[in-house]
Amino acid sequence: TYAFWETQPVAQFNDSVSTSGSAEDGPIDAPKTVADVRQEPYNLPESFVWSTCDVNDTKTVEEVYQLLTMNYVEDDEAMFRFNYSQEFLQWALQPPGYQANWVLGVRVSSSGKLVAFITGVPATVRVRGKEVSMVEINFLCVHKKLRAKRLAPVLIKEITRRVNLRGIWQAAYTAGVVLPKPVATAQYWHRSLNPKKLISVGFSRLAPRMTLARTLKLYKLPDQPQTPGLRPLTAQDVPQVTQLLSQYLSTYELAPIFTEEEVLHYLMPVEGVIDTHVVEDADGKLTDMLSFYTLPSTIIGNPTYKTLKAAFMYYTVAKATPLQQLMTDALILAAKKGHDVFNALDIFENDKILKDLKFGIGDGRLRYYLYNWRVAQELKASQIGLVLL
Ligand code: YNC
Ligand code: MG
Repeated sequence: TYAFWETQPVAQFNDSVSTSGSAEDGPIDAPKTVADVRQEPYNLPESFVWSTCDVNDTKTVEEVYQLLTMNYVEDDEAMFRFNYSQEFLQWALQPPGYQANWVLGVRVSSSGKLVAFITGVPATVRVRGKEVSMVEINFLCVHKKLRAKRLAPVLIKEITRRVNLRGIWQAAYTAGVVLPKPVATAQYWHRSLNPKKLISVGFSRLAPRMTLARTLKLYKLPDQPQTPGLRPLTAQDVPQVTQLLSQYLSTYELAPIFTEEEVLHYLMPVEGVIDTHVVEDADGKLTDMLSFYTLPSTIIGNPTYKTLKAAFMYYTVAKATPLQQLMTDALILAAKKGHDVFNALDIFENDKILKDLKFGIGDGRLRYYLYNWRVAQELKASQIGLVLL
């Protein structure tokens, strides 16, 4: 049972289309107005206070970075923990239309120490043909010493209240855990770029009957990308790329709708954060694009290596170039930048190419969720066109 989630406007495991009488997609809660929203923040346990976190402030972003670096998402065996950089957090949390008070922290009143966090950013998302104004919720984190004290539900209720005050009633989020009730389940796949290090830190194992030398040869990539006309995205490309991407994303059942401003924000290269390349043909037309973001993980308790450098597939559109070739170039670019591994979900059309590109299936599943939005039918991973950071 889910003591908290059963009280929330989310699809429940026992929901059945036949008994609920509402086979239609749409909101779960009765419609509300901003005037109906509670004005006072939710109460925290005594000795804690709410704190809006300004990630442009060097001291604050350092505090957020430290909280997440020590307490955010780990794999099941607690070998690796996500290590989002400060630059990444500044990028991810300040897209067009961002609201300062949706970057929400909890501090210890006496010391000021930051001990919990949750964030929202605005987004327009199309779900099974309906365009919905939403927030994307991310970076929910409670300090390890304060776990299992029901602080997470308070954070979720407070961010919901702050979002509702801006007239937004829906949210999208992803998590590794199973909650009521996934709209889709995706699987992570991993492509070794630096097999020697990956084996040494226990991220991967030498396959049976394989030597290290043969493994290195198996994963070896060309030094340079292979597609003619491939180059980094520039600001001038944004109108064309917005078109290219929008047209592509319109073929998915769950996908963002990006404005040009959002494309500029989310796709313009930022060193060590986001890399986007486009393919320009002889007529100066952009035919394809690829992108990946940089999210290292701390290798917990390894004496030799401190961090695992991972690239994560972001938005890629293969129109004139075969997807497999475009993704190979993404692997090459990521390897050139010093990444150890390239991660991708089996969303988009990825299931067609991951095996051929020598990705191996991971043990991490990622569930997609919607808040206050019912879908009459669960989606397959291949119907998902949304990447949350
Ligand atoms: C989770 N990941 O089931 P029940 S993903 C949502 N997302 O509730 P307590 C979660 N809910 O079962 P702890 C969750 N994990 O009683 C647990 N829960 O109904 C639920 N980990 O709370 C859980 N970050 O405070 C239970 O648990 C209740 O102290 C228990 O805190 C949980 O960012 C957590 O994995 C995750 O830092 C903060 O374990 C903590 O364990 C932690 O007693 C490591 O909580 C880091 C980690 C999660 C990454 C993410 C997406 C979050 C989505 C939140 C939901 C948003 C809803 C939409 C709001 C806006 C609506 C509008 C409009
Ligand atoms: Mg807690």
